[in-house]
Amino acid sequence: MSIDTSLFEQTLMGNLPVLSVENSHAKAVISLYGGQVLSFKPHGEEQVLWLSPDAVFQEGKAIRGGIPLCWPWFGKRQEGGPNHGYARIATWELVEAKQLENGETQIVLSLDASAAATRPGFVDGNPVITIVVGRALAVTLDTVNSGDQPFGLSQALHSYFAVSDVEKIRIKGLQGTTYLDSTNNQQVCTQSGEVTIKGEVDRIYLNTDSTCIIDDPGLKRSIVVEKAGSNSTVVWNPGSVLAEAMTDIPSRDYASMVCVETATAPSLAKKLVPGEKHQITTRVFVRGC
Ligand code: TA6
Repeated sequence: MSIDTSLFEQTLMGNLPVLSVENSHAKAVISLYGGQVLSFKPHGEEQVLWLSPDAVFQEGKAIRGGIPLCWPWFGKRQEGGPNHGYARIATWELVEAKQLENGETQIVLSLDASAAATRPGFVDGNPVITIVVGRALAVTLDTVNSGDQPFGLSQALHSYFAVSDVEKIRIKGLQGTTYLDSTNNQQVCTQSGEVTIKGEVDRIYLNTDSTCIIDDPGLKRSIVVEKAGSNSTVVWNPGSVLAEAMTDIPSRDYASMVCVETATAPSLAKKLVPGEKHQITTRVFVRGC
């Protein structure tokens, strides 16, 4: 693996190092803290990802927006530890930057076991994130059990997408899918038709490998969210009441984002035995609607 430093510029957001990538297809910003893509803008298009104007760039806090990595668990861990795991609040190391044949840029980051070993809930899973910036943005999270004990893995590429108005979008691809309603004690429900959002929505769609399409008439575009290796999809928007209580989302801004997350739900956690590997990928691009 090699690092071609001509492919990015390293700067700071707050005190945190970020890589700005620009090629013939798109621009992207990637934070080493959290291994998190913060911005993706194909040339000639509007911003695809949403980053909160009040996001906090400070060690120990998760950055609100872009694609945080929930790993090695999603949500709350019964035995304690940070919500959504420690990967999004750890600093990742750049291990590769290279140009692909079609002019796309590939950035690879890893989370060294020695840097994470003292974290509550540590698993010896050697996560590696591969980010390909082109007309589409592809994010792949690899896990390998490098230890001598099995562990259960739940996770998410917790993608925040920029939309004109969350109440006017429609999300296709989940019709007929069973979901757990996290706003209502994980009640089991079935999605009828396209997903529309009014008020808080927090759902874990189970046993789905479908592509989701976010139709946004306001921005006259659709965001296509393809995925692989993932058995669940999470859809989240806090709505106005919860957003008001969150310090890192300005009051009205909840309406300008929606999360459609490529996930492995806790109830469908993947058990990895020593030496076993697992990979999830999301691939995102825009088209007219
Ligand atoms: O993915 C949806 C969710 O798990 C929601 O329950 C909501 O809490 C959200 O993630 C954000 O979590 P965070 O820990 O980033 O505030």
